[in-house]
Amino acid sequence: MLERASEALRGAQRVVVFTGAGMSAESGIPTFRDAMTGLWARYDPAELATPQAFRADPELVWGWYEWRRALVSRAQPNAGHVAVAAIEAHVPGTVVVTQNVDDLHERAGSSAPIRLHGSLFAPRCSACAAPAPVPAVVSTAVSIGTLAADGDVDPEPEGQRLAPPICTGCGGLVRPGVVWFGESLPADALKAAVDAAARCDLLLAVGTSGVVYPAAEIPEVAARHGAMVIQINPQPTALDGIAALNLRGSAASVLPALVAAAWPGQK
Ligand code: BV8
Ligand code: ZN
Repeated sequence: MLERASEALRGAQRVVVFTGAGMSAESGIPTFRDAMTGLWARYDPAELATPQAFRADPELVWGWYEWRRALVSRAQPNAGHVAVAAIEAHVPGTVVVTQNVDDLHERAGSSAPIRLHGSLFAPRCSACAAPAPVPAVVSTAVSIGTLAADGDVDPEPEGQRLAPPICTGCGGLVRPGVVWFGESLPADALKAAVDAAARCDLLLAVGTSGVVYPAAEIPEVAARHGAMVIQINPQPTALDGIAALNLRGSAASVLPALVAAAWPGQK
């Protein structure tokens, strides 16, 4: 299986690497389907990642994104991210399309991933859309941690309710620069991703459950235009049916093995 995959990679002229939360799992970043710890164990991410949730409780939602941003800032890119940058070095016609909002692809050397769902590092005003500065540190506010069984507040709160910054231009609330459920994807990013998928001869789908649209259409576009789709995921997913090969394994183990087999003896 790895042999066939590495042959396809070695022979590819235009590669799309399409990544989801599983790409960052081995960097210690919880995926959407992991039961999250601390404050967030009580909330469904799809409930928090919505404009309605931010309108209803801006401090809870801003606090969740600042907790995630702090987690990402403390994390390191894993061997999978580094292998993706190696693929870009070997195949100049490679395009990285990510659903993730962390900056681990860039920190591993991927120059310009197409970001379908925005970034934790691009806050903007929820009223006038003016870009806002990324807060230097996660300020401390009343922390509401997780109530321990005996009713004491957990000394190590994992999530804090934080008041979002105020836009200096119009006084509106600053929001995370991510695409929430029910919001449209950035049209230019989506178009660039669809064009790259339509043109590629190989698409690697890594660490995504393939259930969120329209992002989940990207592998289908590639397959429809005759590209070979290879999936890297320890679990079966909605993409199994369109993948020519399903490599059952983790991003940080399979991607480096794939690169080593495709270009033996090279970095
Ligand atoms: C839109 C940014 C409409 C935010 C994200 C009903 C009501 C409202 C909307 C809808 C609805 N029905 C359908 C919709 C559309 C909706 C949707 O698809 N919903 C799904 C749930 C059914 N989509 C939207 O709302 C989109 N917008 O449609 O707008 C519209 C149309 C016209 C005009 C105006 C509006 C916007 C969707 C974007 C939401 N934002 N992220 C944030 O991060 O907080 S989505 C978020 O979840 C991720 O970005 C990702 O895209 C998605 C799924 O996550 P995955 O990346 O796949 O991760 P997941 O946890 O699911 O799976 C991890 C995988 O990794 C697993 O398979 C696991 O096995 C694997 N794994 C684990 N460890 C490893 C590993 N793999 C490799 N190695 C490992 N070590
Ligand atoms: Zn503003």
